[in-house]
Amino acid sequence: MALYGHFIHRGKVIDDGMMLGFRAPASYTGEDVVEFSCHGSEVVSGMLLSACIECGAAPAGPGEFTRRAFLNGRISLTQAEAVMDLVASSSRQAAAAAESALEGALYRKIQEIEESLVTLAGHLAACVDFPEEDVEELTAQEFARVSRQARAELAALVENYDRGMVIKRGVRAAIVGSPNVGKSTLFNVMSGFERAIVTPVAGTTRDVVREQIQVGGIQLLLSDTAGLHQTEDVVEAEGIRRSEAEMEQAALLIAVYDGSQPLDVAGRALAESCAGKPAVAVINKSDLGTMIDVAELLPWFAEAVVVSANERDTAETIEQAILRLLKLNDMDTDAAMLANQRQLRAAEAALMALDDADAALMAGYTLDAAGVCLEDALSALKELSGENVAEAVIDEVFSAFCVGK
Ligand SMILES: Nc1nc2c(ncn2[C@@H]2O[C@H](COP(=O)(O)OP(=O)(O)O)[C@@H](O)[C@H]2O)c(=O)[nH]1
Ligand SMILES: [Mg+2]
Repeated sequence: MALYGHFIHRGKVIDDGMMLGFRAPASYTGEDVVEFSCHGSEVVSGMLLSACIECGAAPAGPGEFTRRAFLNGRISLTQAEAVMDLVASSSRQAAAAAESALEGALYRKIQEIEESLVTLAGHLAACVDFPEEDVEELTAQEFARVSRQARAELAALVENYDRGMVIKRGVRAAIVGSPNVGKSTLFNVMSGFERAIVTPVAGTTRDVVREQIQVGGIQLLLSDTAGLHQTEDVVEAEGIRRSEAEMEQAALLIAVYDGSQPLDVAGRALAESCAGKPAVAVINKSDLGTMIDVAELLPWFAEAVVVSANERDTAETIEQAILRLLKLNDMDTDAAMLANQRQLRAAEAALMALDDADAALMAGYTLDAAGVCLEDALSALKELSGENVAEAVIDEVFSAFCVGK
């Protein structure tokens, strides 16, 4: 119901505006709710707020609305966490993943696993507690079959956590390489504007230059660094020290080569320092000829591309290589995903308890012993979904919210 009228307090008109009324349980929190809409100046909204507080209202704490929605059973804890992620999302994919969690993708997945385990625990209890009744015998094989299925689902969630975090938080990527290979030029091409200084003089870039860009709906925190080489110049040496620190911290390396020159000692050393890390080799300056073959670098890099900085599709070529490397080109943001450390820990605890159950069965213990592990797994899952979670954990979850969300 929406009403138009005047806000009057102590006989004085504050403003005119709208009131929206929501009758329980059909509101966000599940309680009776009214929303006032007034004209947007801070003075007017401040007066209206003061009037409400004088009449007995209390200001909402961080996440209070969502917390009430959770406590009233409107949403699960994983959905509440998704609300926060959606508000904080910094890329299209992050927003899509949060939206899907809000729609309950993770919650449903956890429910599914939980239900299969509850059925199993029920069957087990019936066999143990009422052996004289006509209950179908639960075999170790059947127990193992159900618990393996649940383990596989949980293991997939845990394995995908890192990729989910990439979507949520973005990736720190550093452009590295020898002087003058075109690092700053490519940095500018990827940023879409002339952010870093480009000159034919080696040693132009000294400080680390950063820019946030979006690649395939993912946020990339891209940095351009000073060229790596031996130098007597103290300022440049400091720049190189910073480049190396940046390389350490980056989750993704973009190693640039001047492809018009053969692979030299410095280039080989760079390749070796990239080995085993997520790194893309970019062989630049193809307009001046190609003396470095992709195959030469593939022993060290999972992805290598040949480009010329001035060509139209260069940014696209590098971005596609990055998405392939991070395995994000086939990422399904609608799938259930764990969204934070709390959820990850609970999923891992459930997984471990099921592993224990399996180990107990393998070691020839009774189904009873495996049943104890099963209960542990169930309680970890209930913690994940928030069905059975300590007050302190709830406090922690909502303390990270903004006020009034
Ligand atoms: N021909 C050609 N020149 C390039 C290309 N990329 C960069 N350069 C030039 O190489 C020089 C060094 O580039 P810069 O981006 O400053 O290299 P950095 O030291 O690695 O950051 C500049 O004169 C650029 O214009 C390319 O693809 N082709
Ligand atoms: Mg540079």
